[in-house]
Amino acid sequence: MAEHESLEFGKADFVLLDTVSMEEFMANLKLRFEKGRIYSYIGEVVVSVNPYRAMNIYGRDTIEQYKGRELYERPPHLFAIADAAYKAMKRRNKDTCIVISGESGAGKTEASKYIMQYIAAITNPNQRAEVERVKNMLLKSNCVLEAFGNAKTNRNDNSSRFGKYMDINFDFKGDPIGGHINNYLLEKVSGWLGFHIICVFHLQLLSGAPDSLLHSLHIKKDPKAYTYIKIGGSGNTSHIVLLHTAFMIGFTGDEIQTVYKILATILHLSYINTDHGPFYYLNICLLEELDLLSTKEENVEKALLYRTVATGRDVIEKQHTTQEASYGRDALAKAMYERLFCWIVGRINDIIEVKNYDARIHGKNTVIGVLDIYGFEIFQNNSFEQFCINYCNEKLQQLFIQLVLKQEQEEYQREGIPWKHIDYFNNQIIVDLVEQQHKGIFSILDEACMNVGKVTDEVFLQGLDVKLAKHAHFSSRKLSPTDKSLEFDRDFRIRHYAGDVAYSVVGFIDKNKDTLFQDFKRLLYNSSNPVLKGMWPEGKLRITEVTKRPLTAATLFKNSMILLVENLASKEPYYVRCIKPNDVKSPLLFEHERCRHQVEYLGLLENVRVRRAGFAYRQTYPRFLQRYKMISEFTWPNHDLPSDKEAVKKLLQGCRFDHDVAYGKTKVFIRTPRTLFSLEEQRAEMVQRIILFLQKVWRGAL
Ligand code: AOV
Ligand code: MG
Repeated sequence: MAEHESLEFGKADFVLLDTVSMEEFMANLKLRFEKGRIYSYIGEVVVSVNPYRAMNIYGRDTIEQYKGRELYERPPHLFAIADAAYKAMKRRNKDTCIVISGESGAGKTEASKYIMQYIAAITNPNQRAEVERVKNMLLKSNCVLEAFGNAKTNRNDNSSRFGKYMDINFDFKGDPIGGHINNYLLEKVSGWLGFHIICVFHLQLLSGAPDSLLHSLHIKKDPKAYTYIKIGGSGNTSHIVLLHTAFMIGFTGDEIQTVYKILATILHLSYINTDHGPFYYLNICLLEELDLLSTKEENVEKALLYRTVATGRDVIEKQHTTQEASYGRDALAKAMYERLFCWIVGRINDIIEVKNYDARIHGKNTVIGVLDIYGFEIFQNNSFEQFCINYCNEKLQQLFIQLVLKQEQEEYQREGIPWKHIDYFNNQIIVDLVEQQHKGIFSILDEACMNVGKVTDEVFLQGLDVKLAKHAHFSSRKLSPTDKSLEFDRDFRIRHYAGDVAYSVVGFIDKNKDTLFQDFKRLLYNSSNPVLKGMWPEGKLRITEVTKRPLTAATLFKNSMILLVENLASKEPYYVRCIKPNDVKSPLLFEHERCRHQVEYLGLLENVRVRRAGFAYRQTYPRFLQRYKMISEFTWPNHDLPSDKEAVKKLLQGCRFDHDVAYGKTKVFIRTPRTLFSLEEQRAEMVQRIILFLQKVWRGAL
């Protein structure tokens, strides 16, 4: 319960509300937002409201105020939760993770950056050079990833189009010694070339780059030439300077050159005109430009115009139709970008991984994971990517429910603590709707993709209609013809925990199969540029050797989400729940209904209820005694009571903490952190006294 804050700012912890109701919750949230208090707590969960303005609360002085303090000693802040995760990791030797959730534009990525900054600032008090180097790399790697993985969308000018989970490894001193990044689904929808790097790269090339560089990359000065970038992202040319220095964390000159060449190629691909039919759209000049990839010219032309197919024992070359050719061209550009991104993540991981063999094998090596993923989103037109993103958010909500609401209540019941069950909406039903074997949407999609012959998005939709007709969270035009929210025949709708979303099935099949003509893979594998070649290992296979069907995008995504959730669940979690106050990026506007909706679907009210009824700390009786027995004459050095439970009771009664605790079957439960804090203080005092006493005895004995 945060102190040092006057009540004029409202209640710092929602647990302290007089009554728990939506009205009170909202009134408090609004008051705090208007007073510039963007952070609040629900126990140990941070609730954050995007301020949409620069706040003077992240400086060195603020960091000092939070360093090593307990959560409830200072006003709510991200730094406090970062410190709590850090302390748990250091003191109790636990792997921890910080899960940041909230919808698109709510402030997740900003929060993750402040958390990283905080951890970097409070570690390495001895200024060890190696640790400083690691910290610098961890922070800079972020800059590279953001340039390549973020883009401007309707909802957020700097929207993460990939999910990022970053582990930071610490040595026994609690200093960072390395890290690892997992990335999840890089978006490839049309308009994807709004990625900052593409825009920045292009701008930079057109405005600032020396002619020699332009020349070497064969870039034209006419921006209209490049159709992919007309959608436009944000960013300015100063970014590329930052990026260039960020690359210096360990990318070689050749690697950086290759990155630029790939970006230039992607721009060029957008310049290929397919309007005049397959024969005309390649001009000689372009072919020359495409030698950026260090492949032989005629091969590029061939890969764009023909497809090699194996019919029985024969291998023939089949010419693309115009449509196929332009599909192939787009698929190539997108795949190159995706491979590039994954390669960058891989290289960063090589660079930041824990290098010191001793530390890795023998030393105590604990981690703090930080998850910053794309938030729940609803666009005008929602496709496969939104479907995956929103499924991911369902999974994270389910984890929150499991850890914060469900397990908590189950434990009280198990321990026989009097408990009135608190109702909450369990979204497991929606998670199942998407991921269940055979019956779930992903399975139905995969099945449709397996069909030989006529595989269309409509076939997929028919499959959904048949198999999910009765599902309470699914509907489509066919199933509910009068539903106004389903504008098109090819839409289906999911009732997500965070709201209804209508998805268009158009493109689901293609995106799920994610096919790239083999010819492109072979083309790039055969590049004489080793960096590029390395990105396309499967190009090694000859046409007759390609037999296995690759896993679909949906299956890959589902598997990666299941692993992610398992990983998070194995760590001690800390939560940041971000709220977006309005849709117009205004620092002043608190749109009541919009915020209420988020509070509702994030389950924050239930969170308060469980927390209020619940206990901040719990420990088994023997372990509790082990730690605190020295503070009571009844238990030190050993007790003669019939059980450890009785001994703990006696101890706590003696300290007059009895009112704040409950005794379960195997564990003692303490309601407020303050009680635990006093126990810790008393223990520290006693330990000191015992040491002095022993020293005296020792000296006397000498
Ligand atoms: P997101 O990560 O949650 O969206 P961001 O962290 O990118 O959202 O935040 C969006 C914008 O809100 C930022 O670019 C800032 O302008 C502003 N903002 C957020 N937090 C703060 C803060 N603490 N102080 C000042 N401004 C802030 V997405 O990646 O789209 O799901 O997918
Ligand atoms: Mg983000």
